[in-house]
Amino acid sequence: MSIFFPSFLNFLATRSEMSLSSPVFIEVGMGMYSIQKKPASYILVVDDDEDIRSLFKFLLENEGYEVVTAPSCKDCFEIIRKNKPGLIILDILLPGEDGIEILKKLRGNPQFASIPVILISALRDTDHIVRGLQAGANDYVTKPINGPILLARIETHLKLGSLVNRLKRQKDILSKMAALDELTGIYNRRFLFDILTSEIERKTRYKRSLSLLMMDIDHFKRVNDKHGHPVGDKTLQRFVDLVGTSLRSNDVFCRYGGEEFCAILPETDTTQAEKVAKRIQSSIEETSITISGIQIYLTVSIGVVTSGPDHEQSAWEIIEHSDKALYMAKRNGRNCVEVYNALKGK
Ligand code: GH3
Ligand code: MG
Ligand code: MG
Repeated sequence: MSIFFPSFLNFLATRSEMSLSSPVFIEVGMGMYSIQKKPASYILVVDDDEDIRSLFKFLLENEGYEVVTAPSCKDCFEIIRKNKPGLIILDILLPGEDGIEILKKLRGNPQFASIPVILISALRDTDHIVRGLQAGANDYVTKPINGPILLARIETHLKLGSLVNRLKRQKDILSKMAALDELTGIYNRRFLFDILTSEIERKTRYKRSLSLLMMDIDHFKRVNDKHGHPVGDKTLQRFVDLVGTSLRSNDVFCRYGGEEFCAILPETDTTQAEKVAKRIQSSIEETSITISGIQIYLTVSIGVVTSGPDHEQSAWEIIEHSDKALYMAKRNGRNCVEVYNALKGK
């Protein structure tokens, strides 16, 4: 079920820095290549001159880098697609295609746009250097190659590249965390509107039904009043676990606020949605929650709304209608399920 993101701590812990330690050289030639070992990350050298490729091989392997070489752009794209390099050293003058054109293609592809690229060329004129840098090269090195300077530049760009990757990962983590409810770990209200809006678009495009359940724990204030807020918090967490067992992997479970929760059920008509809601309602009623030896019995009221293949409700309208159905469930004595009736408007 997609209610939880993977543990963020695990996520962070399993991310390692770029590994470019054990030397591996893989020669590529005549449009054919074979990779004996697929390194976690490596330097790709693209140059049509075999001597230059051998020189780079010697120089970089001597420094402990893993190296893959390619004589042409055709080969280089096949290699990049199979295994993303940590850095590319790219000759400008290549048979068939200009190195700068390869660079532009890389920069235009989000998957490869952040790979550091060092352009290598015998062309020393300002125009070429400016063109290369403007096309997105991280650096431009002219032939004949000065080994120590090139190595220092490679090291700098690998460090920068690894920093950029780390920042991107942290940005991803932050945006995921911004979508989660701190107490329960399920999605929060802000995310609900975003995902509901895109699910509505999807169901309209594919002419499907979508249902939404709005749940409110009955008399929850009494749990806090009787056992205190910390027990109330744990009760909310257990409630979420219990409801989660009744949902499918593509249902989206959110905390709407306080002791109110919401589940988006894609591709689900009213009959199916009502069944799910009743299953949740009876599982909550039948399960006692034990927290620090205290037994707590909950019930929940649930409002169900369905947006059929030809319905055109907005996210706001769907939520408003589910709220009306929930209100009816409360009025009808709580611990029950009510379905929103579009014709009666309640
Ligand atoms: P009803 O059946 O009408 O829904 O009654 P209720 O008591 O559940 O509703 P009411 O709106 O009167 O009270 C909601 C309670 O939920 C009061 C509030 O303190 C509690 N609550 C909301 N958020 C949290 C939370 O994060 N932790 C805890 N422990 N309690 C919360
Ligand atoms: Mg409430
Ligand atoms: Mg309540």
